[in-house]
Amino acid sequence: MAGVDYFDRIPNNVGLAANRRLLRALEDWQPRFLDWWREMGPEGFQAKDVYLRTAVSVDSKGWAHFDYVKMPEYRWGIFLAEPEPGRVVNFGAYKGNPAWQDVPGEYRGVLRRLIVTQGDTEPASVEQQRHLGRTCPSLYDLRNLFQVNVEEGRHLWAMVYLLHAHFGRDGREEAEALLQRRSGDRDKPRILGAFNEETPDWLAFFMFTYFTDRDGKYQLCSLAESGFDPLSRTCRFMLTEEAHHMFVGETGIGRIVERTCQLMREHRTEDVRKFGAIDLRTLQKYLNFHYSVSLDLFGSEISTNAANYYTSGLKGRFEETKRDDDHLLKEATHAVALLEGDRVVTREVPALTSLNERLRDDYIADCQRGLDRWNQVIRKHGLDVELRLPHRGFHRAIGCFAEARISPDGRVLTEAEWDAKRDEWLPNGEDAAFIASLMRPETEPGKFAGWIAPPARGINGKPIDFEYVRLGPREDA
Ligand code: BYC
Ligand code: FE
Ligand code: FE
Repeated sequence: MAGVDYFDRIPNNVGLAANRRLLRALEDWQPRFLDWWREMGPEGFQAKDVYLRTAVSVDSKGWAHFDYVKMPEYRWGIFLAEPEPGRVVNFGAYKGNPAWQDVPGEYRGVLRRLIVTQGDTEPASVEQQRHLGRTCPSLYDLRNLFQVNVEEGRHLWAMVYLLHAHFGRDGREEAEALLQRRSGDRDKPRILGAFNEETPDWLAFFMFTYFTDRDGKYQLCSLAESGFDPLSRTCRFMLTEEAHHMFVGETGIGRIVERTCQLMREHRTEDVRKFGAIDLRTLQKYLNFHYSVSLDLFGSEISTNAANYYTSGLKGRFEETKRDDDHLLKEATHAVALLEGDRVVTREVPALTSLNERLRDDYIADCQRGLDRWNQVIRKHGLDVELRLPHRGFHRAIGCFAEARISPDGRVLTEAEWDAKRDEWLPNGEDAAFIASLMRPETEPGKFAGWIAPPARGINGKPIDFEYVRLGPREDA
């Protein structure tokens, strides 16, 4: 195991200094990454000091080092979790074989595609969030946005490292293409649907970090089970960072709910818009949108791709090694909700081809836990309202439900029924305009926009009114 070369141009624990060719390839890519960051990363604030956490090593103490950093000087590094001695492939046709340290030749193409798909989401999210700094609800939130952004940048580095280290020339070309695609671009969009949507306001940002980053968690957990050991180790370390992104989402929505409930109680009305807050109906609509778009990220209910990833030992289930079964799944079945004519039915289907759905099940259960906590806040205020996850078929663009219109409570609708209700279920132009009208920057330390409550505590033991971003005398470019 190589030590941490933190003071190299590219901090790493993969012994880059000893691999001149790889080092040179990555040092070649680095300035182009920085060009991309300057062009597509957070707009404004690049010259400001931000109180950021930087990974300086992978052990429990070293990976959370806090200091003021200018974002372009953030030390994006390559960190893999420590190897597990004697690790084997834990599922599929190669179960029990030693885990692969190199790419198995016959799976080169598939594995590259999985890594590229994962890698593509990371810069995409930075692009989606690039305008948010201008309308931050507080310095605390501004800092959290930038923390998420630099870490998604590091996740791109994590995948680019694998491409450069293990996929030769194809890998270098893919690493280049990752900097060329653009979220929402008509000609060269990002690969997956949700990453071409806009994140125009902070409500969307908190929903995105709650629901879409959570897809990241589940995909990374499945890839962390991979028999291709470098991928597994990379994902395991990425997951430590992912936890913060979901924290930002969960507490962000929780603080909005708190503020909304305070005003509902104070003024005895559900319509808190006139007091400059976000009404629960609008919150529910945004939730419906981001949840459904994130459900699409798991792919089709029935997928031979997913079966092949599993059988070849490349992508496992969530917590694969904790499950007590044969890890081959040749005979097993799984209950899957499917569309049959104008009805939603549950069918037992082969477990192997329904692995996407199984991961979606795990994800849905996890999403519900956050809603339970937000609903507790509502109840604590003595209010009789509840946020709900819509039916998994609602507003889907991938999988069998994409062919139908499904209501939030799971009924198959006619086009006319859908059209009549759409605006009650999903944000419309008026909702977006209202939310946009709330997006006024609040940059005085310790102050918060009127639509969101302060957090329970600051970052890294600092007070809530700490100067998390030093804005200095005036805005710069
Ligand atoms: N949009 O067999 P199927 C994160 C395509 S998020 C567009 O069901 P499969 C993060 C599919 O590619 C985690 N296309 O799909 C979060 C296939 O195309 P072909 C990202 C889609 O392959 C926040 C076809 O439809 N990581 O890290 O089983 C901030 C048939 O589909 C979509 C990964 O995704 C879609 N939503 O599953 C920052 C992990 N869904 O073959 C970061 C790697 C499906 O017809 N990726 N298609 O051309 C995978 O494991 C798989 O690619 C998927 C799709 C699970 C995404
Ligand atoms: Fe990420
Ligand atoms: Fe993330």
